[in-house]
Amino acid sequence: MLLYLIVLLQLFQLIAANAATYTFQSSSITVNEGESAEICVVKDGSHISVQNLVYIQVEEISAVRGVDFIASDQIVIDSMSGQLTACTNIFIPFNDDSETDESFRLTIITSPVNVHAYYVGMANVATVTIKNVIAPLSCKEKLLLLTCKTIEMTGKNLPRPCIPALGNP
Ligand SMILES: [Ca+2]
Repeated sequence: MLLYLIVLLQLFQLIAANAATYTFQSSSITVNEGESAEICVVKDGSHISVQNLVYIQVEEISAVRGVDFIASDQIVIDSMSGQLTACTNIFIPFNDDSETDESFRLTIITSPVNVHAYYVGMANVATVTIKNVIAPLSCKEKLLLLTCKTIEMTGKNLPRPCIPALGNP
């Protein structure tokens, strides 16, 4: 019985020693609205020939899921055999709101289907920061702004369409 246990323990060690360790390529990712955030995990060099599905937990900080970023609460990266890095994209929709930077957090977690599949390294947390993008003015908007600015300089009362264009109360 004891022998069995010893053999079993050694077997576990062997399995554990053969598992790859994953970390994030970058702990801080910055992305503009309307673009995609590239999320990359890195496998330790001695396990380049190992393939795993790496699980990442996605949590809101100030950015709102489904509005500021498009991702479920758990995403999976296929870390192919023979490759050191594996990446996926999270889409960041553009919106017309003028806002401050928003962020969400990524954490590499152990596989929920097989906890022995891989190790989670020290650098297993990354923050994605979303930069607000100001929409460029269309030709019509530029023309309206120019007209309104001209009227404003003459000191005349501004016509109604000029009020939102100039951003005055
Ligand atoms: Ca915005």
